[in-house]
Amino acid sequence: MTRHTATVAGIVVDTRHWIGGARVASATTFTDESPIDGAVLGEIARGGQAEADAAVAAAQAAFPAWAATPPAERARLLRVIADGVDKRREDLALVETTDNGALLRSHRRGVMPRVAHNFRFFADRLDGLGHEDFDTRGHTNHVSWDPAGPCVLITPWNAPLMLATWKVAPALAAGNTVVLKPAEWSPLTASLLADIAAEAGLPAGVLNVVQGYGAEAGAALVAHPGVRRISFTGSVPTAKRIARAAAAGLVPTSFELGGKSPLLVFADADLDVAVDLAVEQYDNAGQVCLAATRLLVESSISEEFTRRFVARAAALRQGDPRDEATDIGPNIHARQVEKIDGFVRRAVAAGARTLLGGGPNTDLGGLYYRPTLLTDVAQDSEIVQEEVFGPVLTLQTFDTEDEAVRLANDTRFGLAATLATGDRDRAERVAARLVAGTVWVNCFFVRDLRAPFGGSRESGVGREGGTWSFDFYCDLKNTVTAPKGWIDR
Ligand code: TXE
Repeated sequence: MTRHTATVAGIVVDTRHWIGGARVASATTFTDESPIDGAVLGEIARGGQAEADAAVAAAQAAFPAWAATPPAERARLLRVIADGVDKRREDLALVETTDNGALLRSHRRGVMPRVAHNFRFFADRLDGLGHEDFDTRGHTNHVSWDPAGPCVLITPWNAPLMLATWKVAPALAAGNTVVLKPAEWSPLTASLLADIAAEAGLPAGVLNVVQGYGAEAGAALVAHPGVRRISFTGSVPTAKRIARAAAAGLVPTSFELGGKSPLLVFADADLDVAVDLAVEQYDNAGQVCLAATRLLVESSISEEFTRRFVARAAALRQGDPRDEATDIGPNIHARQVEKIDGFVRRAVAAGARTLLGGGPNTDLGGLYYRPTLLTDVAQDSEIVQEEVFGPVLTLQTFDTEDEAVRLANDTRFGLAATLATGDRDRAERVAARLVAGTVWVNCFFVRDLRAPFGGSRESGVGREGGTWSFDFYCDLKNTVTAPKGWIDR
């Protein structure tokens, strides 16, 4: 049998599945490579129907005891997991960066602390989750949030552990058991999470990790009749496939999908702030669902804005994401780079003008796409309407607030929108008219776990975060009790 391990800078990751509290190998594996330099990191268990069945069975078996575990004890265990994440922060950061290419400095200082926070936040929220009681003609209504059962959580590669734990933490906190299927391009930190949960003393079968391809392990999991919730972050076509599978069993789903979010820059904006906000959109080499990839700039300032933006963006340092001085790392995979380049080439063939970048950074090998800005793009063109998921922004201009709002809303997505304006009334007016799950005004990516998160239209279905996560991962129950009728004993 093939060896199931991966190694990152001396850190050895057991890449077997984690099912029912035991490591489980598969007959076959797939190879995991680093986007930094294409180095082979190891061989990962390739799960399918059998592993999906075993993992859901383990989650079903563990469910009654975990659901009956007092919330305070569930919260305690989640906090121990958070401590375990903190203790292994350096390893997690290095493994994640090597596996998915995002910057080590942000994994170290931003992402991994937030991973730990995901567990602490939902542990803390359990105290407040409770119970709402009210009276109906002397009858008591008692509302409770009951755990739903085994949850399948399917996650993408752009922020692997962050997005996994943002689902795992509330699902477990609420008393559900979980089967996590990480993306095949970034499988390693999910395996480390299984180690951390085991060390924390999480009972066997409460958290299971199945590795493998979406069409094999993922498809088997979402079609499994024992599953009570499916939460997915990824692409629209895959969400539609999962929705069809979930419909067969009437399983509630939560989808956080792509976007084509706008950044609206009004002439009354602080231009330094606006340029900063625009440059930030190249974070994670553009592989961020929330990225404002359409710059919509008021005509009267577009020349000045473009000049300053191009100067700033051209100075970004592209290179090895493990280097603290690097601003932009590689894209996840050669296939993704080809896809990004295809979008750019077709846009240019259709008349777009390249103001910056426009191809892979060949000095660094094929996986590093240059930060790119395109203009002279038609509103109905592919480059304006489709998610590129790379460091590619478009620039369009507008003359009136109405036109800005019309352009901003004119896609099939509705995940986020960002406004740069110095006028408070305008900010309120425009925010109210935008179709988006999140609107940022003169800021970007400020995220509070208490807030609802998700998208409208094809950017998603449902909201998670705060109590909304618990609403999704629980079956709400109302118990109505008559005013009298008790038998005194
Ligand atoms: O996504 P997929 P891909 C967008 C982005 C990107 C594009 C394609 O535009 O270029 O999607 O990326 C699992 N049943 N986003 O192909 O296929 C898969 O194994 C069950 C935006 O990587 O959606 C992985 O774990 N699961 C996004 C997860 O789904 C299946 C983040 C995501 O893969 C499955 C990622 C199936 N039939 C991509 N097929 C965001 N919202 O941030 C695949 N999977």
